[in-house]
Amino acid sequence: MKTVQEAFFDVARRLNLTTIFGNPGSTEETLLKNFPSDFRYVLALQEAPAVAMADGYAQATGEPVLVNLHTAAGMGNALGNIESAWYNRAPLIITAGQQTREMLLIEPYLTNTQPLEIPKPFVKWAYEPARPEDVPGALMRAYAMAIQPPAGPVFLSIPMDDVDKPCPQLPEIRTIGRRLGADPLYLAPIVEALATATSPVLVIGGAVDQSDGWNDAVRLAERLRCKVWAAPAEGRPGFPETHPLYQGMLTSAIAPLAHELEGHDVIVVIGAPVFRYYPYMAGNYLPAGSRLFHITDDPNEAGRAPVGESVLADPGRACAVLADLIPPADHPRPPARAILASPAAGPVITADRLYHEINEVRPDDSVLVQESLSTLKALRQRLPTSRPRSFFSMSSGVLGYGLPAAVGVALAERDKGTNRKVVTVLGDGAANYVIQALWTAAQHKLPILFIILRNGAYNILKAFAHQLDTPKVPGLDLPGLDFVSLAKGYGLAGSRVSDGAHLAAALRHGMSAGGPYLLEVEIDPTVPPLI
Ligand SMILES: Cc1ncc(C[n+]2csc(CCOP(=O)(O)OP(=O)(O)O)c2C)c(N)n1
Repeated sequence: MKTVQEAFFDVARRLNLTTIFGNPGSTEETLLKNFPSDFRYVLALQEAPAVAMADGYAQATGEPVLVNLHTAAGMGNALGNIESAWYNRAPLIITAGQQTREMLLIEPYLTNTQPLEIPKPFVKWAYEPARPEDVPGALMRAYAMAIQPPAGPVFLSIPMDDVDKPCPQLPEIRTIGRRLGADPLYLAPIVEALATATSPVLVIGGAVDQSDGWNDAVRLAERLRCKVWAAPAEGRPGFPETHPLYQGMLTSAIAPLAHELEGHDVIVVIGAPVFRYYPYMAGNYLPAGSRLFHITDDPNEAGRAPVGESVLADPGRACAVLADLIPPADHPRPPARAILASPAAGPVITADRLYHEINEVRPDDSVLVQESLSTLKALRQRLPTSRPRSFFSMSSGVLGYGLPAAVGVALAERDKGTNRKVVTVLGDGAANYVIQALWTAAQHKLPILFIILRNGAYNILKAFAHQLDTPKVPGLDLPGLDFVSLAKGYGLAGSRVSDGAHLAAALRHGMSAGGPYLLEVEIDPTVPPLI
C-alpha cells in the first residue's frame, strides 16, 4: 500500500505537475523527503517570488503548477503575489505544511492556526484534509478547481505527519474541462447589435489571450472593420498592438475612459472586467447613446460590472463565434493611429526613448514582462506586443510580481523549447520588492535581460500626489540604490548606462548575453502626468 506521500506524488505526476516552485521549511520537509527524481523543485529565496515565478510559468505555459510554501509565515509573505495570481487568473496549486496533527490542539511552534483564512479571498478553494488519506484526493480536487474558468489559485494545508500514513485508495485521475462554451443562442443579441451598429468598437482583455482567442479577435475586428482598444489595467494584451485597427490602452478612470469611447453606439468588451479603474475621476461610465455588451467567463466580473449586458462565455471562443456569424462590414476601415514620432536624442534618457531603443534591439519574438508604473502608457506604445503569450504583468496593482514572474516565464520558454528571449522592464521601486528572484535566474542561467529604470523615486506616487492634491507626502524618493552591485551579489553580470549616446550599445550588449543580465538605466526623473 502506498503512503500518503507516495500517493501525493503519484497524483501530481499523472496530472503533469512535476515542477514545484517553493521555499521549504521543516513543516514541509516530510512531504519533500526522498524527493522523486522525475520532479523538479525550483527554489525561490522567499515565498513571494515563488508564487510570482509560478504565476509567470503557469501563464506562459497555459498549465497549472504546484507551489510549496511554509506554513502561516510563508503564506503571509506570499499573499501579495497570491492576490496577483487571483487577478491574473493563474492556476496555482499552493500547498503549505501544517504542524503535526497530534499536537495541533496545544498550538505548538509553527502551527498554522487559521490555514484556510490566510489566503482568502484570493483563492478559489482552500482545504485542510479531514483525514491523512484524503490528501491525494484533495490534490486532485485542487487541480480541478484551479483550472476551471476563471482559472486561479487554490490552497491545500498538509499536516506534516500525514505523509507516512497509509493511503488505501488513490483518487481517480479525472479530466476537467477548462473552457466554457460560447453558445450562439446567448450571443445572438450581440450579433444583432454589432450587425446593425453604425460605429461598433471592441475592447479586448487578457482573457482573450488566455483562452487562445488572439487570432479570432483579429478575425472579428477585421470582419467589423472597427476600432479596437485594450482594456485598462490588464496583465496581458489580447489583441496585437501593431494591428492597424488597434487604438491603444483605455485610460483607467471613469470619465476619461467614457470620453475615449465617444461616438460608438455599440461597445463590446471581451475577456476583461468592465472596467478596472484607478484613480477615481467621476463621470458617466459610458458615453451618451452607447450600449455595452460584456463577454466574460468570470461570474464575479459579470456581477460587478456597473453597466452593460453580460454574457458568460469563453472569451476566445466567443470571438470565433461572433466572427463567423457577423456579416462583413461594407464600410472602409477607420484610419490607423498616427505613427509615433522618434523620441528626442541627447544625453538625457527619457523612459520614452528607452522603450523606443529596447524595441529597436529586442528580437521580434521576445517576451516582455513589465512592472514599470509611471510610464506604462509609453511602454505599451513604444514596445507594442504583436504575438500571443508575449507580454505579462500583474493586473492586481501589487508590486513584486514582474521580476520573479520573468524567471517563471523564462523557465517556461526553456521547457516549451521555444527559448524566446525574456526582457523585463522594472521601476527602481518595483524591482526592490522581490529582488532575490535574481538568484533563481542566475542559478538556472535563464536568458533574461532585467532593465531597471533608475529615476530615483516612486514617480507614480508623485503623480498621484499631484492628481489627488496631497502635497508633502513623505517616502517617495529612493536615493542610494545600486542595482549592478545587487545583481553581482546574486550572481548576475550587469552594467549601468546614464548617457543616451551609450544606450543602444548597452542594450545590445545586455540582449546578447547568454544568461541573465541586469542593465540599470538612469532615466529622466521628470514626473509624467497620471492621466
Ligand atoms: C506591495 C506594494 N506596496 C506598495 C505599493 C504602492 N506603490 C504603487 S506604485 C509604487 C512606486 C513604484 O515606483 P517605481 O517602480 O520606481 O516606478 P515609477 O513610478 O517610478 O515609474 C508604490 C510604492 C504597491 N502597489 N504594492
